[in-house]
Amino acid sequence: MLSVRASSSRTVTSLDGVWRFQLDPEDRGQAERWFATPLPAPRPMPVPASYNDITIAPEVHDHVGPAWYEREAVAPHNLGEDRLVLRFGSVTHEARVWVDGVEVAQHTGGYLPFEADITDHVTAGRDFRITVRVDNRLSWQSIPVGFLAEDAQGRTVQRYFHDFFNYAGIHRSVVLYTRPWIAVTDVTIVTDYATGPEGTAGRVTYTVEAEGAEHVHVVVKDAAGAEVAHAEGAAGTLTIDNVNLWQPGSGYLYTLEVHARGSADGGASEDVYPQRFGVRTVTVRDSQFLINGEPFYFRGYGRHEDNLVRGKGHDPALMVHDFELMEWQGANSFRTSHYPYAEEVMDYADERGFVVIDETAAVGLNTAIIGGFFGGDPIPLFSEDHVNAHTQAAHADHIRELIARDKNHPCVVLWSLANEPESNTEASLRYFEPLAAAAREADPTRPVGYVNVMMGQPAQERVVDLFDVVMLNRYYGWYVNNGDLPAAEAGLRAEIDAWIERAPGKPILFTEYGADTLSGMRDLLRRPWSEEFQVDLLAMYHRVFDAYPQIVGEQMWNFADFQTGTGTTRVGGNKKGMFTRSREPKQNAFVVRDRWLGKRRSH
Ligand code: GCB
Repeated sequence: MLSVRASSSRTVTSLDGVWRFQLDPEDRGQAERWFATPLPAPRPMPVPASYNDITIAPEVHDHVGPAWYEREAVAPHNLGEDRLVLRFGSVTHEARVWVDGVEVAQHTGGYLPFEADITDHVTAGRDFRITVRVDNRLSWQSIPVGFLAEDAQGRTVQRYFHDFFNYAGIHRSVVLYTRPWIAVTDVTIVTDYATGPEGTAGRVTYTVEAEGAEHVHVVVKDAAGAEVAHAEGAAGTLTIDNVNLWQPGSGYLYTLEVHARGSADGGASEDVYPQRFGVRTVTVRDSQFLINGEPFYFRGYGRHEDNLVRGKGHDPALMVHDFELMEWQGANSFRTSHYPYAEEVMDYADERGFVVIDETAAVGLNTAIIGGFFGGDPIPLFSEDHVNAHTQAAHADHIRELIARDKNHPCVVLWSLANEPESNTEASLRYFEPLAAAAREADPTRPVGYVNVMMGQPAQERVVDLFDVVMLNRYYGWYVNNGDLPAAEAGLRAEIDAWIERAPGKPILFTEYGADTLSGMRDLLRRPWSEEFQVDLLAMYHRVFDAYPQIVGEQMWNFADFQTGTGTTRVGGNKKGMFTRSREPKQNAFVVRDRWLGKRRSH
C-alpha cells in the first residue's frame, strides 16, 4: 500500500485531534446501531493515542472488548473531479469504519494501515460523520496471538504471551486525501549500482500499477530536486550517473516522480505520485552482513512505540527526540520490536540513515513462555484449537501487508518474521516453511530471519535453515544465572560456539540482551537491578561479541523502559531501558556511548 503523499494532484487533510469516544463493555453497539446516529454517551479522546492512559478510569485502562470513536469531517467542494479516500495509519487491533452509517472498511491487525474510497458515500461541500469501532481482543487466530479468560471474579481478561502492555485505540494519524480517478496505486523500486572508470552508476528498476492509466512516465529527482533520469512506461530500468548511495549514517534519498495519465497526449486528469527511495544493496555472505558491499555491524536496540500518557500513539516530538538520543549514543540501527512501526518512523529512519530490522507483529507464538506469565498447564501451541491453519494464513497475510507497505524503504535491510516463536519442533518447521517462502516471494531482495528464544537452543532448533541470519535474544546473567556473570559468560560463549557449528556461514546478530535496572538504584556490590549491574552485564556481553567475527551486531534490550502488565518481575513496567521511560539516561548509556562512538570511528 502506498504512503500518503501530497502532490500537484493530491491533497491531504489531517483528521487528528480530539474525537468522541465510548467504551462498549457489553458489546451492544453494533446491535444498537451506534454507527447510525451519534454515540449515546461519549467522552473526549485524542487521536492518535492509546485510550488506556488518557483518563484516570480503571475501566478505560483495563478495558477488554470494543470501543467506539466518532467525529465529523467535511467533503471537498470540488469532489467528483477527484476521489476521496479515508486512511488510517493503524487501529489496534481490529477496526470497522462507517461513514454516515454506511460501512466502508474493516481491518484486522493493529499495526498496519488501511483505507477506503468514500467518494460515493459523501456529498461535495457537506459534513459527514465517521464512526470507528475498535476491538482490542486477541485470539489464537490473530497476530499477535492471545486468548480471553475469566478471572476469579468472573471478569473477562485478555491473556497474551508478550510483556508489553496491550495498548489499544487509533494509534496513528487519520487522513482524508484526494486523488484523480486515474491513479497510481502501487510502486516497487529495486536498486543496484556498478562502479567503473566513470564513477558509480545507480540502477533503478521500477514497476508502477496505475488504475485506469494508459500512459505512465517517471522522473528521478535528486535530493535537491534536480532531474537526473526519466523514462516512459509502467516498468523499466533507469540509470543515475555518479549516484549518491544511501549509506548507514547518511541517508541520501532520491524521488521517483510517477506521472499517470489517461492517454499520452495529456488528458484532463494526471496523477502525480512522488515515491522516495535510496540506492543501496544488501547481501549476506560468509557470516557477514553487507550493505553496499561493506560489512555492517549493527549497534542499537530493540525498541517499543511507548510513552507516558499517549501509550502507543505516534508522536513526532517523541520520534525526533528518540532519534536524537540514538544518534547521541552512536547507535546506527534498531529493530521494530515487536510490530511494524508508524510509517513516519520508517520515513525518518530513511532520512537519517538509520538501519532497520523490520519485524512483524508475530510476537509470543510460544506457549512455553506461558509458565512465566500465567502458571497452569502448558498449552500445545501448534494445534487445532490454538495456532492453526487460520493463524498461519493470517500471519502470511500480515507478512505480505508489511512488505507491501515497507518495500521501498532503504532503511529496511532485513525482515523479521516473528519474535521468539516455538522453533524446536517439527510443527514449528511446518509452520514457518510457507511463511519464509511468502516473505521471499513478496521481496526477493532482502534477507529474512526470525528472532530466536533461549529455549530454541542450537541442538534442538529446527527452523534456522529457512533463514539467512541467526538472531538471538539472550538473558544469561538475568533470567538465567541471575547476578552471576562468570557463569553467564561461560553459557553465552558455549552457545555462540554451538551456533557457529549449527549454522555455518550465517551471520549472528544479538537482538536482545539486558538487565532490568531501576534508574537511581546504586550498589557498591553491583548487584542485579542496580545501575552498576547493567553496566557490568552489558560490558560482559560486549567483550564476548568482540571475540567472534561471526557476530555482526548488538541490539540491546531495550532503548527505553516501557509499560507492561503487572507482575512479580515488573516494577512499574519493564526496566531494561538504556533510558528511562521519560528518556533520562541511566549510567550505562554513557558507558555504551563510549563504546559505540569508538566503533563508529573504526567502521
Ligand atoms: C524477551 C522478549 C521481550 C521482553 C524481554 C524481557 O525475550 O522478546 O519482549 O520484554 O524478553 O525483558 O523479558
